[in-house]
Amino acid sequence: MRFDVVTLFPDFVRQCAAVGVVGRAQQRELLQVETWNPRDYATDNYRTVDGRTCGGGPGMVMLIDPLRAALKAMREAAAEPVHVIYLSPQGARLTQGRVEALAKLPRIGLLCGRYEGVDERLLAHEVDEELSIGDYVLSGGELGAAVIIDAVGRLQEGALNDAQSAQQDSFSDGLLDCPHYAKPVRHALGDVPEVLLSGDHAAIRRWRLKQALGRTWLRRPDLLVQRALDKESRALLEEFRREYAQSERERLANDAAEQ
Ligand code: 4HQ
Repeated sequence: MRFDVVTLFPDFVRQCAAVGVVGRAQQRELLQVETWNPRDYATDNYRTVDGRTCGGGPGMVMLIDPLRAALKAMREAAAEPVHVIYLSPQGARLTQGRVEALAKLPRIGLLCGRYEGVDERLLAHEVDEELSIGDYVLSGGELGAAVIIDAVGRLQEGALNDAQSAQQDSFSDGLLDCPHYAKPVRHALGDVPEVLLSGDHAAIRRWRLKQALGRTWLRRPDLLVQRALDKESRALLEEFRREYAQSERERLANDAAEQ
């Protein structure tokens, strides 16, 4: 798959996509990241890409024409149609579900705004989808583009090795991830849970699922509301809750005893 990023900061986006799993996917030619700088498509002597907002007030807006020319060049360099995404807080929140759907597309264009954003008329004519990476304000769309390249890029066939398998990820089944441990088994900071050393793969799978369910219930109950649990998961979560309630009672009793 190929990403085409329209940005005033091409080096920044390229560097974000050059490291780790996604960087390796590019080296293996599973993934291509190209950049298009609207400044290269400005036509005046100053290579102007922004203008004052109509209606007054502070801040600048990215001009239609340099962006349109950059997008035109980008589309003309593509054999397939390009699905163009604009990054902004006004977009739909990016989810793993959306990431998985995007991973199936052959080409994605990522339009990065700076300043107050992009002239609305360009968005209406050139953009297929508006996405937000979260409810906070960034100084530009580049980090959002890098997030999409990373989350989508790592799902390309061959990008992850078995140990990193996307199947086991947090969110791949709509739950938070279970805790992870490595050696040493005994440590001043605590011991590795016994079941993980048992070699009983069925028991380990159940423990991990139970922890994933329990943490999701504790930290992100909203994720459980959206998701129907099967019989095993309901039973494991019930166990987790019982044990959690018991440990809370013990903790409170201890705290009271120490007072
Ligand atoms: N911005 N998710 C404003 C974001 C953002 C977000 C990008 C700031 C666009 C004009 N992008 N510019 N949140 O805050 O994607």
